[in-house]
Amino acid sequence: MILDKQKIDSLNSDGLTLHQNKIQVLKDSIPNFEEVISKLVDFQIAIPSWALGTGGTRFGRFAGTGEPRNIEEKLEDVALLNDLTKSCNSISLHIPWDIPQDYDALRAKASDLGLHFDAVNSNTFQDQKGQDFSYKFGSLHHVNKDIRQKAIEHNIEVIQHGDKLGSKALSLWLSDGSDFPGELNFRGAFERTLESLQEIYKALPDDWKFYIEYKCFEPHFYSTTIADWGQSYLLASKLGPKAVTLVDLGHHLPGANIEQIVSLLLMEDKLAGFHFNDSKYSDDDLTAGSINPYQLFLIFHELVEGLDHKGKRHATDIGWMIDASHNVKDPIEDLLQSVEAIKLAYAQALIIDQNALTGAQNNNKVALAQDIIQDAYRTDVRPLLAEARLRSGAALSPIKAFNSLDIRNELVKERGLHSVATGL
Ligand code: AOS
Ligand code: ZN
Ligand code: ZN
Ligand code: ZN
Repeated sequence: MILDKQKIDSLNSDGLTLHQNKIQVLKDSIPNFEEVISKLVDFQIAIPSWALGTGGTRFGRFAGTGEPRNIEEKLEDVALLNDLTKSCNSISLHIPWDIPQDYDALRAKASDLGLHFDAVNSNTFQDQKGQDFSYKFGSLHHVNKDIRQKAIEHNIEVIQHGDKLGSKALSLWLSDGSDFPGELNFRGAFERTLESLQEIYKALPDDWKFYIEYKCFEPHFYSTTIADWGQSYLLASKLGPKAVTLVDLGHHLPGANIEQIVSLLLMEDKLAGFHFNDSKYSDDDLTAGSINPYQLFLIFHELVEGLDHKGKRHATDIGWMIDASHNVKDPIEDLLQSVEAIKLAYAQALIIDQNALTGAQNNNKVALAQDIIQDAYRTDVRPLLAEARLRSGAALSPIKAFNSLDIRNELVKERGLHSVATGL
């Protein structure tokens, strides 16, 4: 399904007067208004291929309707999201859930749709059909060299898939860990993991990055071999400059100060980027900003301050990805909400009066410092996002447009009621 630009324009003209009233107030009060808008226009978030179908829990999955049946249809869904928002012009593929057949055709289709391929994800957390060995006791950290070798080769294959599609990063989430005290020698597991990662690192093209995700627990419940940012950072440091630490917001112990982690990784040039999502308990993979939008804002505050301090570009020097999955929402509506929440947090961070904040910090004006950042957080910046969308030809209100254009039913007509996304 290709979105009719005229239909978006006509929906936009219905909402225009109200929008213009709202934006005027912000124009008058934000000194760097134009700069904020152009940064919002530039800011793009990669969509994970696995979030385009309904996810599930370990207890079951309640299928949605009209889900994409193959990579091509996943690209089409990302194009829909991008036409509605002009904020997500890339897809992050997952191997082997997405196995490209004809690379040239796929690249051409993506570029026709105005999309490109973001980081590619490997998978050694499941056994695949017909596999004659098992990752039950781990992959890159496995005590058996042959199994480690299989996991290394898989990651190298993923790099090759990505290279043919124009990706520039391998994203690795290692599920290896242990469930019971005594099961695993931690030092041995770390050393074997490092050795395996070194083999993969050697296969990276010169202009690639190697994103190393960490997670405190799950699927294993006693230890995870890359459990926290310190362990990921240690591996990334030993590997070399292409290796960097990926922060998935849901992968921390409760109460962790994620914004401080982000600030220090950025300081060390070791921040790969993000898997954005939200959670109440642990790795809930809920819609970004649905539970704790203030935390998301505080993270963006550190990002904006840290990237500016380093003279880095916000839009391109960090990997911005969503990692979400659940049972109950329409995946497209859900992703629209995540994109909106991420950009709201970014916009709020962009309007912080940084000079005033530095002044307050240097004079230990604690209440003033809090007021400065909360002033930004409590500003309704939704019209800024709408303005950025309007200027880039997207929808003023993406979710409203999704519903008024009856997009899901159109997809059901094309794909059927019971279509299932590959890999899920
Ligand atoms: C798993 O918990 C990690 O968040 C992964 O990044 C991601 O969910 C997975 O690679 C998708 O399969
Ligand atoms: Zn993740
Ligand atoms: Zn997560
Ligand atoms: Zn996760």
